[in-house]
Amino acid sequence: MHGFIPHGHGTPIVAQYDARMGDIARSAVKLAKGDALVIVDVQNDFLHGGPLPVPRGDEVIYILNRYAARFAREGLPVFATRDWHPPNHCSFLEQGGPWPPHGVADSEGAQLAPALRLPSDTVIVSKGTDAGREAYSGFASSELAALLERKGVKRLFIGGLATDYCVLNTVVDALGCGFAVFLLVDAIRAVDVQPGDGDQAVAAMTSAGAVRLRLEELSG
Ligand code: VGL
Ligand code: ZN
Repeated sequence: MHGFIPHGHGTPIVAQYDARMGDIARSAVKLAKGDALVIVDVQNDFLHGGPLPVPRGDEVIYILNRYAARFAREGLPVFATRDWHPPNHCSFLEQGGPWPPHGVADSEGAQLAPALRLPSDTVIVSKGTDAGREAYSGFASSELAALLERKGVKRLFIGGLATDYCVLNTVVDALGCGFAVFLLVDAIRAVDVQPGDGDQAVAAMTSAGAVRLRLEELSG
């Protein structure tokens, strides 16, 4: 009997087919005017060999390079945030904060990763510049929202480091400012101080309204 699929054993063909249909539906994201890429804190200090290395953090670089190339090709703006702390920042252990010193303004460690290939007109946004104030979110520097609005940006594509701190806070603030947010799930990595922190952060971002996206789901 041709075309007969037995129930109860063998491969659940119908379920597989449905899963593929879902992937096809999600692949319809096409870059357009009003879109911007926001790369969060891909700085030497958060990479392999730095004082606050994000596990597998270096892996985001090559994929962010591919996103950045796509945005540049479409003539769409690219933003890169960076921790730019004074040497006595309140988040540092010596000041009673949770972190070893990192992202100290003008230091080598605070530079964006040299392997990150950004368009020459990438807008760099520094944050955490006040000694007494933590600033995980790129929107803690109020200039980011103003710059985005000035360029007519409506949808943000956000990736970088770290999923459970600066990416989380940047995404939540972006949604709060009224931007649509695609979370670049292939271009984020977590600190995971507690195992599962990164997964929890992704769940929090999606329940706040962010839509998960992978590079292969961009069309065109
Ligand atoms: C970050 C910890 C401290 C981050 C910044 O970029 O996620 N994490 N400062
Ligand atoms: Zn910091």
